[in-house]
Amino acid sequence: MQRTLVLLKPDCIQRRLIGEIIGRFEAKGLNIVAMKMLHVSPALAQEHYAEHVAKPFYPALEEFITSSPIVAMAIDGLEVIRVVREMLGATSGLKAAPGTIRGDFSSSRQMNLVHASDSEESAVRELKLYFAESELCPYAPTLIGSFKASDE
Ligand code: FUP
Repeated sequence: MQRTLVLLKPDCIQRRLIGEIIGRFEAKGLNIVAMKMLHVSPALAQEHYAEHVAKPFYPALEEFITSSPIVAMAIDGLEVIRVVREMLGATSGLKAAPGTIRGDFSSSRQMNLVHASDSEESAVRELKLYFAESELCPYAPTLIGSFKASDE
């Protein structure tokens, strides 16, 4: 079992796609174990995107991610880091495959609706940026037997 950080970015909130996109994660059978709306501060943006801070596109990225609230979620599931990244599709909505979230709803590299951790190391680091341990609500899904076999 893994845990990943998913952010519904400002474009997702402005375009009223919160429910549509959360619905995909629920339909997939993943476990949302924490969720909140927040405004990303420039300081949080710089921590989150530390690897991109020095890049030419960073100022525009910071302006975008701090422009309206986001919804942050912690999601549990088997191989969930890879599974969610595949559900998102390629970074640019112009390159993301049809059927993926970005492929279906985005035509932009910056306004690509959703962020998800790209490795176990990133997930641990990013989850700590957005959630205190006390905000996580892991639970046993009662319908788990309808989502996977007992040996999976
Ligand atoms: P991803 O892991 O798919 O979210 O993408 P990256 O880590 O490569 O990029 C982080 C964010 O920077 C993405 F959401 C898109 C944005 N970005 C730009 O705005 N311009 C670029 O040239 C590259 C990335």
